[in-house]
Amino acid sequence: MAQNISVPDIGDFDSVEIIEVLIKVGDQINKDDPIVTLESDKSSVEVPSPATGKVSELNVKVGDKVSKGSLLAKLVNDSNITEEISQAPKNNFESETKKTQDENSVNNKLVKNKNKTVSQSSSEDDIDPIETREWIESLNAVIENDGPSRASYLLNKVVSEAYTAGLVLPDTRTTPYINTIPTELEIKSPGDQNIEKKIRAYVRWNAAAMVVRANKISSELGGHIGTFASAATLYDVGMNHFWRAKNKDFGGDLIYFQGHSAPGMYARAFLEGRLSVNQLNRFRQEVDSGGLSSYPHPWLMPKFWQFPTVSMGLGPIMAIYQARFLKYLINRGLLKDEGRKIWVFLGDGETDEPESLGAISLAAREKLDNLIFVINCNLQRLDGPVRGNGKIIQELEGSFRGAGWNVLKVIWGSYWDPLLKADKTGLLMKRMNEVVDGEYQAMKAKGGAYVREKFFGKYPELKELVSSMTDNDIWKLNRGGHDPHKVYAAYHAAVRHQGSPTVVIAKTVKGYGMGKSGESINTTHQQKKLDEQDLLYYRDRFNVPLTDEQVKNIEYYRPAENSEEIKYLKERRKQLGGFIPERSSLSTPIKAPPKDIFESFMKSTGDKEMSTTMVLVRMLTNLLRDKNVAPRLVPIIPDEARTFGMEGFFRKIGIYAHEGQKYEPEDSEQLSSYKETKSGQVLEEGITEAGAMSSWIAAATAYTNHDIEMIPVYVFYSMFGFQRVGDFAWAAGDAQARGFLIGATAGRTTLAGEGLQHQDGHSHILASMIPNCVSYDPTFSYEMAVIFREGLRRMHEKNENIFYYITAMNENYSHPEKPAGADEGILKGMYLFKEYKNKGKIKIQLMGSGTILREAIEAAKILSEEYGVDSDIWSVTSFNELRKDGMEVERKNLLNPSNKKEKSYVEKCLEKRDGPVIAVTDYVRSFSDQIRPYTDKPFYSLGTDGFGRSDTRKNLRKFFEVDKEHIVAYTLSALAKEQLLGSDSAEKAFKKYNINKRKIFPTKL
Ligand SMILES: Cc1ncc(C[n+]2csc(CCOP(=O)(O)OP(=O)(O)O)c2C)c(N)n1
Ligand SMILES: [Mg+2]
Repeated sequence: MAQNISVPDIGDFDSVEIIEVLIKVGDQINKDDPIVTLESDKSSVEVPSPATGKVSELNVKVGDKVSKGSLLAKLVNDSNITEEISQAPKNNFESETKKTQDENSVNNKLVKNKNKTVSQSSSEDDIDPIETREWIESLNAVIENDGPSRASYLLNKVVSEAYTAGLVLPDTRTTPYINTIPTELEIKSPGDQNIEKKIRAYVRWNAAAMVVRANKISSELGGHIGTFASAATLYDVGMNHFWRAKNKDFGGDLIYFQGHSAPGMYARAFLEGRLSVNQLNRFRQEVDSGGLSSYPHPWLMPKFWQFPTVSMGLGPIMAIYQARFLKYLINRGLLKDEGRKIWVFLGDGETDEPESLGAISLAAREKLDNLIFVINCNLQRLDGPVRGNGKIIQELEGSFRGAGWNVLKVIWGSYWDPLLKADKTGLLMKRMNEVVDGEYQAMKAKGGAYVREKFFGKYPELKELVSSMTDNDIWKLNRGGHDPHKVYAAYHAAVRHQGSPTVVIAKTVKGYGMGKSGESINTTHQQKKLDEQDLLYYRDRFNVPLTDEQVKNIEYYRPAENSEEIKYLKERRKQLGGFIPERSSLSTPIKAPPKDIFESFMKSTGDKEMSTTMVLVRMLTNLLRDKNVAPRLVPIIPDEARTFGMEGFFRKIGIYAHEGQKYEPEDSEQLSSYKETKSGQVLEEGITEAGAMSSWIAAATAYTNHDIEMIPVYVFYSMFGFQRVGDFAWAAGDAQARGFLIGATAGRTTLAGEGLQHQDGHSHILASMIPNCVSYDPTFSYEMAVIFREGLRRMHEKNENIFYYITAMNENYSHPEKPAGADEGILKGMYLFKEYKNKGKIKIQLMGSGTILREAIEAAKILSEEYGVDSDIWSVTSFNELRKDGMEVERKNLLNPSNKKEKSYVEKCLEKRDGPVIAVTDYVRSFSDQIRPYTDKPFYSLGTDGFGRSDTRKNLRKFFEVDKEHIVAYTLSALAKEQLLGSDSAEKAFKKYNINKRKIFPTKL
């Protein structure tokens, strides 16, 4: 039976053009195969087939204009089942709404009743309603007889009791200042505590020794001892028992190490035999290869570090999106679910960074039970206490519980257990609750007698509780984060928890074991030099088997290969699949798509006007038809798909949603309906550039973290790109990200009405600062296509560790055909777009990029026709790439004064051409000024320095003096300066174009 394929609801558009017909008569097509591509003035969208069948009739051709209901084709199919694009069940939806309202009003009544007296509701999960009633009656009696405040007191007491017994009550923000897991429920570590203690001692020693040795070489080198000293147990328990490495059978857990604890990881790798004494001796001395990075930097240690974390706050948020991306890969069927975990270590001070906690609600919403945060609460940051007057652990607990995380507090070590048990008055817990962090810190700096006096001394009962303990015993009362038993129990619970992410909040002592030189004192963070006495103390504190002489020489300690410690340590890692951290990639390259995917972009668009943003979206649509590329594309958008005309992707490839879609979207009838699905491909991030960038980084490094090459394309307002998330972009460079960043609506005057905070005239400058970022500012569709194709080839087929920043504009104009042989120049950064050879007396080299190239092209025409000035017009696709080439060639020439001078690409392009250079862009002048040194021609640049403002494009270009009139007038003036022309032409042009010479320079306006 035959079925009509008609244009479905395409939103607000009427009479839109068909730009592609993707079927022909006789084709056998499947449901959802694209039939035609429609394009409005701002977006393009494919129309999918509503059914499977054979095309019997084709009723449209390219160029036709269609509206909703227009017949596109006919299909014959075998079955009678015809599937229409879904109709929104408006009536159903309304009745649903009504039902919900009714339910709500019932609930309201219940609430009102509840307010009168305490309700005696019974429910299915109430196994003993009589007992329930008794409890409620008791409560009512207290309210009646003793008043509400007494009732609240009793309830709080009951709740505290419940927590002490290990009950987890979901709706309270904080719990008492004790461990979440009660002693009776702690799972015991199967490890040999004796050996593990020794291993930990050696790691501690070697980490400190490495830093101290480096600072003997030069105090310039720096380093940190205190951070790792506080976190050693937190890492050690993970290394010995929990963290599974990547190997041929398993994808591996991913660990984000806290930046300043890097020495500890080197020290362990040394015991494992992975790093040598020579390497440890080269801590922070990386200039000659073989040194060790100060912090985790994959760029500098590409076989070791996986995640750059030292810029505080980036690690936690990148890890959250990493965990989310891992679920995305699994839900899209690209990766097996192996129960891999992402562990993230961060400092308590670090949690002040907005990025650290900024995405914790997303982690809970996405049910990221593959994510475990470990916050090392040593109560100190760099200058002093994190919360001297408060309690960072409680504050964090409140934030994480409020966001929906599973919170495991590890506050007190085992030595406290008997005291807590013996305390029948509840005063110990009360005291624990009331002491603020500033005091807790001071207590660990000042010794046992001080603790007895200040902590226990407040209440006679507590003083009595510790009366039989010596000061030394009191001093030994340890904190949870230094107790391997407590840490093991927490990790054990964390890895088994399901349905939400877990945070382990561990209390530790900054500079643990450093004694007077740096334990729990405000200056601990920067302590990097230990004198002889300090070192001897440190050795004794941890029983490191070194002689005094060896300590004085700051020798490392590594027991013999066949010692029980080394055997144990290696065996543990063998059991857990290998060493950590370690960076590798087993991904296979993606074959670059055939040229024909890009072919249509190389042709002229004729009269048809479109923006480069539309070009890009069309190109992505085409790429989704390539079987190799399509599944690997990860379009990422922070709530701007409609701005960029990308809403067609919603329905076509779906928006990733781990729970699918639980509602009928309002626009379900439309072609670009908001379709959320578990296997969705688009990452629609909402309004979070930091989050979107973190997703991009996760996808851009999937080749190493998940052994699968992905092609992330993150499209954003260029103004909210590098300047908003520049530090992430830098981290992406360090992490060797591969993917596309698209700065859309770029250029100071191209995005007209949005004003100062939206108009970007400098993102390319920021991009140019990242060594492995390759950036372009294309004007025409073929430039965009050549650049994008090469990006795919270099990054994803040839696996170069670079990433692309490409600006795209929202100004519609027609695009010419690609000039023959332009490819090489497009990629190198400039090519000759057009030559004017009229009268030929005076010549200029006119350069432009982005949409402003079009003003230059117009200016060239005026100059030629009205002033007899000829131009060579250069389309400069990348001043940044030209600069890189220029710098490198210049350096080579300086290094080889006796050799023949090599020429930069700019020089090669310009050497046989005459006249001064006039360079004009929609960016600050320093963008084009970058290539000044590489030509001996006079060089004049025009640009958009200053704050943007809202107005029309025309007025803005006039304001910033980059419109064709200013280009003409300034060019004539430059020619006068160069004595190639009299000044009267310029003066005439200034008059003709009403250019106000008294107007203040735009940077001052
Ligand atoms: C974005 C950023 N700002 C500042 C610093 C400098 N800095 C390094 S460590 C540190 C203090 C860290 O305190 P905390 O997070 O509590 O870690 P701890 O060493 O106490 O474990 C600071 C401010 C940084 N590395 N990154
Ligand atoms: Mg700290």
